[in-house]
Amino acid sequence: MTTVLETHFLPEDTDLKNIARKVYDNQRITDEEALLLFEKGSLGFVGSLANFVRERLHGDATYFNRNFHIEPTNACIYTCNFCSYSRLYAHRDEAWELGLEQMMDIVKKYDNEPVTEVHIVGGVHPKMNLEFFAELLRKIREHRPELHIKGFTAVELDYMFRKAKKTVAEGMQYLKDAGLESLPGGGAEIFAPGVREQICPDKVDAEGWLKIHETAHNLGMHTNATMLYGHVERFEDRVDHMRRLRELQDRTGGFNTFIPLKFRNKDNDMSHIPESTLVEDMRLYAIARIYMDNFPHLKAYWPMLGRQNAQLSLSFGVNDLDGTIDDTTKIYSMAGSEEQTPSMSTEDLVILIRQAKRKPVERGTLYNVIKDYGTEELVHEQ
Ligand code: V47
Ligand code: SF4
Repeated sequence: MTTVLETHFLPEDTDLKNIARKVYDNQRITDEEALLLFEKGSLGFVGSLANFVRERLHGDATYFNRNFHIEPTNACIYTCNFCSYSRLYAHRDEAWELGLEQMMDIVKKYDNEPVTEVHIVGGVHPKMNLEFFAELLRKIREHRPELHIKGFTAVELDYMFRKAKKTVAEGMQYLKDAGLESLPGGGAEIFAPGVREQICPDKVDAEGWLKIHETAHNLGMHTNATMLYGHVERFEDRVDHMRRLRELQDRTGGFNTFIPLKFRNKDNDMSHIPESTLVEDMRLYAIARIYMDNFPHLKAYWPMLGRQNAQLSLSFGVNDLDGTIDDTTKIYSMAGSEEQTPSMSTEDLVILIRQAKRKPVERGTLYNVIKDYGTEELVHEQ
């Protein structure tokens, strides 16, 4: 028995006790054990284990980056039932589609801002093709070469590549050559086919999503992975989803961060499904941190979770917050997120992290440290 074990409380339940021992001894937990944590693990129990893992990996460091979003269109050929964003058919009058110059105007708006990343994500528009987006990447690269371009979910890429009649490897190489550096984690939802059939029947399936990320990893690119939770999925489906990601990560090591996304129920075809509770949200973050032992980072996306809940998540395994200055994304405000105008100044974010007694660190997309805030005083801090 280790020193850590002796100094930590262990529960009565033998199964839970064994899981705690494994976590303290830095051993991987099994799928069955993850399921058991979902079924039996109290918030305090999973929370303290996850916090142990988080501090072993990162201490108090809590990362954030300065990025802005470009959303080329909210028109989408797909019909995901949880989506409040797509406007191709039902609300055609509210659809937008941006041209290359309009998107470059967004980029130029940030010319004098210390942003390090642009995140491009949107619906799947039938007319916006691989060549169009390659041109956008080239223009951004030319205009601001040091800006990291993270763009396009596997759903958008799958459509672009198929339409251009390119293999995944060819399409990915083409976009990489044009300036694409990493992929966001969207579109994963829940991999299990039974759930996918109910919530997003017509877009790329689990195998397609994983193949796109594996291909990117093999080309030396880094990517993120999400999981949309808190709707019709069972605990088994969550574990299955995380297992597939953990397995791919074992093979490639290309994932940076895992981002659980809480299902929000406003204005979509799944509005009758109640949203998950805060306790369930925090349990999920904690179990993800414990199970996904080969993912370096666990991220909370505060525009969707809400500022205070994101702050709380820093004690349940999360070491990374996304959504900083003037984050203009609409996908969550349209789905009923806590944050109707999701933008926060860097100073606000630093204060929020410090209030949770953590250490704010500004990072680049690939987790290079840009500024360690240490104990530097801020003008408006109380
Ligand atoms: O795949 C759509 C989700 C995702 C709803 O990689 C919803 O750094 C909740 O993936 N309730 C796209 N979620 C956004 C995304 C993302 C966001 C921030 C950072 C990163 C990253 C990736 O948004 C979709 C879907 O899972 N979503 N509708 C909804 N009603
Ligand atoms: Fe389209 Fe994405 Fe909405 Fe699905 S979640 S309908 S792929 S914009």
